[in-house]
Amino acid sequence: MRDAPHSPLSHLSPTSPGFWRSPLRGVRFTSVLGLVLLAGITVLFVTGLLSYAAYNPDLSPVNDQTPDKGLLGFYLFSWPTDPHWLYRLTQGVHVTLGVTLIPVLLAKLWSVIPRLFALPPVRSVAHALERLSLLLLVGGALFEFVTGVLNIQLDYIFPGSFYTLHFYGAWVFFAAFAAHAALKTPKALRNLRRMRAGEEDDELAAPRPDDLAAPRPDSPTVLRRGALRFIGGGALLLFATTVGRSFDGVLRHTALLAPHGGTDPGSGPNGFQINKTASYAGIDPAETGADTWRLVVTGRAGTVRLSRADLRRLPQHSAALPIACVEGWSTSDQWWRGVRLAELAALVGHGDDPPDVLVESLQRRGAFRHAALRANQVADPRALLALTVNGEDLSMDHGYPARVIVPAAPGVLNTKWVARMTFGEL
Ligand code: HEM
Ligand SMILES: Nc1nc2c(c(=O)[nH]1)N[C@H]1C(S)=C(S)[C@@H](COP(=O)(O)O)O[C@H]1N2
Ligand SMILES: [Mo]
Repeated sequence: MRDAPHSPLSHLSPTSPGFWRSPLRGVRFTSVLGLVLLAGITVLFVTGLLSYAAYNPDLSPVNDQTPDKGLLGFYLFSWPTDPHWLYRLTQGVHVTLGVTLIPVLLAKLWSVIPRLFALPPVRSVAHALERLSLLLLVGGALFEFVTGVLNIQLDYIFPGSFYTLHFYGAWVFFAAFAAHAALKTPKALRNLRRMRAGEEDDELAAPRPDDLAAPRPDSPTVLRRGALRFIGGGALLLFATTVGRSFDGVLRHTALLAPHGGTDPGSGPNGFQINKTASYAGIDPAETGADTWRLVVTGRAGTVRLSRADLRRLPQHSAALPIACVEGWSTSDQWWRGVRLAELAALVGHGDDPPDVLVESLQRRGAFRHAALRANQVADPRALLALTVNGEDLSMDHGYPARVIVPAAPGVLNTKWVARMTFGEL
């Protein structure tokens, strides 16, 4: 029955169903992959939106300049400070799960390729809309995965614009995804129920139309179950080589896909992951000396200038908190010690009810040289202007002479090499 390898039929164009020969394709194969993505991408969308909320985008343009976030940011809320590992968890899940799902996404797209070429391209208005939503769905998914991966693998490939693109892309994608899921979930569930009912073998089951199956399949070289195991194995491999980014010690060495292996943090109290080094950020050590560096704190009662020795004379408090980067990596809790942000607010006339604060670094260029913190973050007794970590002065790379550390906040808000803090009037 089957055509010889070089018969004219094997040169059909991709728009013809006969062109696609893999016997793996079929509704059930696509359904399994689709349901995994439905669950996984829903988690990606929710954790992504949480990540956006976490850096206080509605507080000040220094945190976020996304135009029209008013509309898309309708859901924003003040990010809590409890539990202190909150962002470590949500963003670790976002990035680790995103990387893990890559093989599933690719396999799912592969499984429906014949459909993308189907002719006629448009049969009716309804069909045109369905195809448009599919275009947004496929394009949107690829776009989100590509921009997501680029952001963690290559620093600032789209300077300043990556997360805006990823944020808009998420909404475009999710609109199409929601429509697609609503249309297809009943069918996918029906297919899986059939599968569980024991109709394991296509040949034995009563014939029913499977519009994803190849009409003239090649002879199989792997079983469908084998293919699913292969895809799952790929996903597991990616997971195993990524998840270590959220831990330290031996586990971090398993994170072979970790992009930030470049800077060896060394050992000792300051020996934990460094994002941008002092020299990368252009920090001049001369500006951090005991005679040169002053912290300028401003509030409604005026301005005070504090040397590092002045800061050390203020009440010192400790907090065990992680660094959790938007790129998904994090450290375990480090033991920070310094002055409470609320205490600094009190010094400049906000003793009763600390307001928002704008924190600015010695750093002159770069997206993270300043950040705005919300009142609830300033008020938390564990939110510190840290002077030491793990019992030793901060290293230059971790933000000497002083850095912010806030419970549950994304790394971007933990400004290093702090020079100025302005309370209120954001
Ligand atoms: C359909 C899949 C995805 C959706 C709907 C989604 C959605 C989002 C959203 C809404 C944000 C917050 C806004 C922003 O910061 O841009 C975000 C942040 C982020 N996502 Fe995704 N994402 C998806 C897939 C991925 C993947 C596959 C990766 C990486 C493997 C990834 C990595 C990131 C990173 C690193 C951030 C932080 C960006 C930053 O704030 O600088 N995302 N995601
Ligand atoms: N001034 C300044 N502060 C900064 C940054 C920066 O580039 N410049 N990077 C931020 C980011 S993105 C993270 S994840 C943390 C990393 O802190 P660490 O290098 O001490 O681990 O610092 C934050 N503070
Ligand atoms: Mo970060």
